[in-house]
Amino acid sequence: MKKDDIKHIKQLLSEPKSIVVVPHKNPDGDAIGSSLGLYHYLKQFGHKIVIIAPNDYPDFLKWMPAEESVMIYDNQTEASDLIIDQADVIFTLDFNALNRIGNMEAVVTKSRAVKIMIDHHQQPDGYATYTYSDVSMSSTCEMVYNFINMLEDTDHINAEIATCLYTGIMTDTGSFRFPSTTSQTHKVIAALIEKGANNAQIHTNIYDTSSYNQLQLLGCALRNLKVLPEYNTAYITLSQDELNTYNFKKGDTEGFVNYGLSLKGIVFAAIFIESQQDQIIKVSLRSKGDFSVNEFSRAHFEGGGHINAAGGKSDLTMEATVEKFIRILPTYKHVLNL
Ligand SMILES: [Mn+2]
Repeated sequence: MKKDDIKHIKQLLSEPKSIVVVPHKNPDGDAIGSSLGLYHYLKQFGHKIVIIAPNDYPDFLKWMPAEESVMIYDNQTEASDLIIDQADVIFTLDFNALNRIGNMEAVVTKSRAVKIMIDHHQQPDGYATYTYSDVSMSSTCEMVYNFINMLEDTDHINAEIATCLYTGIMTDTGSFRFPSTTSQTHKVIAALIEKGANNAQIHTNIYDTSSYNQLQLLGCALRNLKVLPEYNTAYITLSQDELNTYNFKKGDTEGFVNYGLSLKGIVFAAIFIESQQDQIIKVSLRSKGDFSVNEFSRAHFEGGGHINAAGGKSDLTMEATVEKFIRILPTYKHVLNL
């Protein structure tokens, strides 16, 4: 972020403002963690500040401080529209194109508020007044820490902020194991622990929350796992019937796609999950090394994300989706066989 931008933002926030913080649709740990981290930071300066998430998110995120204050746009549309309409400043966190916020897209697009984007996804759109975009960053939470640091205000980082930011860095880095985890990431993590983040407790809150049904669903997913050794690729399918059998709830399949990548030699993993409600197959993609699932998803599954983690969707049946996936792979044989 440019020095001038920081100066302007400092000035902008020097008086109490009406601020809305918006994470992306289907918010994850980084989206909610960064939103709440920023919320606890800004709250100290007398701003009126509301987080509005496009839709609901999994229970394993519902313990972070002040989480209960997050408004859900799809459930509280009218009240949210009013707040967005009257906002002076809108922070958009952990996404970079307004089509990533579902039904909020129109009202946020229309708003004349100053928009500030903080995000680490590829190819940002140009909608924001101030854009802090860095695709080399581990997480938006690490960037919110940097943002506060650029405002020369790390003294204002309290235990609440530290807890929320730690959570998002942890979830977006697969607990500090993805290549995006730098020495700088660890320095930020160290600072957050010093500020009061309870790392062991946060790990427990996020990861040790499985239900019996969820583990049974994981068992089902692992039985469905298929390997295509000629492409160093593995994929999992889960049909709506299978989800129903194990009483699927939002978030239950979080992390399942990574099991494909845990196989020795596999560099590309996919999971295809049927959603009868949305009439689509949800696609989640992971890779190791230089194979860009962001580009793969943009080209074939109407999605995108990062080089090593991306999402997408298919309007075909499950069978046809998997067939399409397998049909595409030979095109990428050279990059998948490095
Ligand atoms: Mn993120």
